[in-house]
Amino acid sequence: MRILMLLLSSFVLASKLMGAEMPVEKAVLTVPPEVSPPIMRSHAAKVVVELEVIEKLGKMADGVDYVYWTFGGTVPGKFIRVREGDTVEFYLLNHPANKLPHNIDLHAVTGPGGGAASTFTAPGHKSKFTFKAINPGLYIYHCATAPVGMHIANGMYGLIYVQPEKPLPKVDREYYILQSDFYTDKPYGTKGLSNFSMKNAIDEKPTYVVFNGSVGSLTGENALKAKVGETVRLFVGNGGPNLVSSFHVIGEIFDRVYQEGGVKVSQEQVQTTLVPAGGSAIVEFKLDTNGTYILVDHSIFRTFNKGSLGMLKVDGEQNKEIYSGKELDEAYLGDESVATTLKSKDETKTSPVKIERLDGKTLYARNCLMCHQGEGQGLEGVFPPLAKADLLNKLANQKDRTELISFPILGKSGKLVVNGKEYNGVMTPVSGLSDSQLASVLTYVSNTWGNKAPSFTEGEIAKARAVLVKSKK
Ligand code: HEC
Ligand SMILES: [Cu+2]
Repeated sequence: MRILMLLLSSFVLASKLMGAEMPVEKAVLTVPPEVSPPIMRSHAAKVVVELEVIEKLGKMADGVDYVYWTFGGTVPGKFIRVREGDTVEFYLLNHPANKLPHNIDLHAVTGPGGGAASTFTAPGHKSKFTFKAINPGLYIYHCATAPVGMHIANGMYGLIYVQPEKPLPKVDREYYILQSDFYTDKPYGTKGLSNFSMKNAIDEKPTYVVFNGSVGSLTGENALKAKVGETVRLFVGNGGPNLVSSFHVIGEIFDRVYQEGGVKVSQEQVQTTLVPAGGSAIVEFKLDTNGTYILVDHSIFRTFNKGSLGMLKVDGEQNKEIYSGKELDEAYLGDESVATTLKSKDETKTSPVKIERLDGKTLYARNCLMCHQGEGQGLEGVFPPLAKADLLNKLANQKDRTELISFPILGKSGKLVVNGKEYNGVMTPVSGLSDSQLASVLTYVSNTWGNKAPSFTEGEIAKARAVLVKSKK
């Protein structure tokens, strides 16, 4: 729909350029994660690009404000597509309400500074320069006004795609994703306005590492969408300013990678591709079965603690031949001789070897502690507490406790408030717990650290599980 409107708003007109017919058209710029539509013409044209710099307040994360410097009002900046051989007439507009001069260095430009010196523009002014797009590929553009690092760190980057004369094969969907790192004067998730920290930027200690400018820009409602059987192409950029990205989609394999945004398929069957700061990659894959696929920087602490997590929701039929879903869940007692070695010598002497049922405390330690922490205290802004937690106590003392039981079974994401503090994280489903184990761990957490609630039984869990499985279908 959005693409359609943009198409309609674009116009094509003919003009005479130095005697020769040279069609002129206005480039279709799109807002991430949309990609400008493929260019269908088979000849060069003169393409007019107008990009406006806007300094504006935006949301870095839930409740966290940040003053972004943008190309076109979004971070990353608008997607630009031209065709190999096109002559690009580039206008950089600096909105009069802005406070600073800016310019643009397009990596697609052959010529000093990539256009930077020619586009240096004060607030309330516009500049123009022209370049010929002689090199096809996917390129980063960014501001290069001093201090360069600071302009980039505040969001001034985007992607320009110079479509090769022989375009890439048709796909069903194209998306625009760009990773970047932000350096703030306050810790991750601190409510209110966060400001740029030059010290943290120089130390290369980012507070936020995100896709498309903010935490959650590609999750929940904002998730990318596709259907089983479709082929997806991702135009991936990395604005930096500092980090390189180990781009990975959990549960998918890239059928083809145009490494570093070049024009050749450089590798097939790739799990993780490196996207350098100030660089790009194009990846393609076909969707064989349904589900939610998670986009990450596989430098994984960034993903779970600093924001570089996105989602691709794929509708359609499950292909059981390719992915069965869970097929078995039963007790496993292991090798008894190994179990005994974990016990002290005295213990093995005095007590005959018997396999204990894991108690709630042990199950908690193995399945929940890494996030909710040793004493259920959680981690401020990241993992909500379970100790003396109002939400847990409320849900555990309701008559119908399906909602609470759903958290470990289905996972939980989206906004929630625990003890007056907001969280907006992702709890992944806790796999491998039987009904009796789940009953045991939920009984434990809802009756420890000052919590109080009736015990959970295997039967209650089984019933809830049946309801949840049904509602998911
Ligand atoms: C990978 C980290 C992770 C693991 C492992 C994990 N959780 Fe969570 N949990 C979270 C996050 C993050 C949230 C908040 C989700 C949101 O913001 O929507 C959450 C929310 C909850 C909540 C509701 C909020 C509250 O504090 O009352 C409960 C209850 C809960 N988890 C229980 C468990 C139990 C029990 C286990 C182990 C069986 C577990 N979690 C394992 C990350 C985790
Ligand atoms: Cu700038």
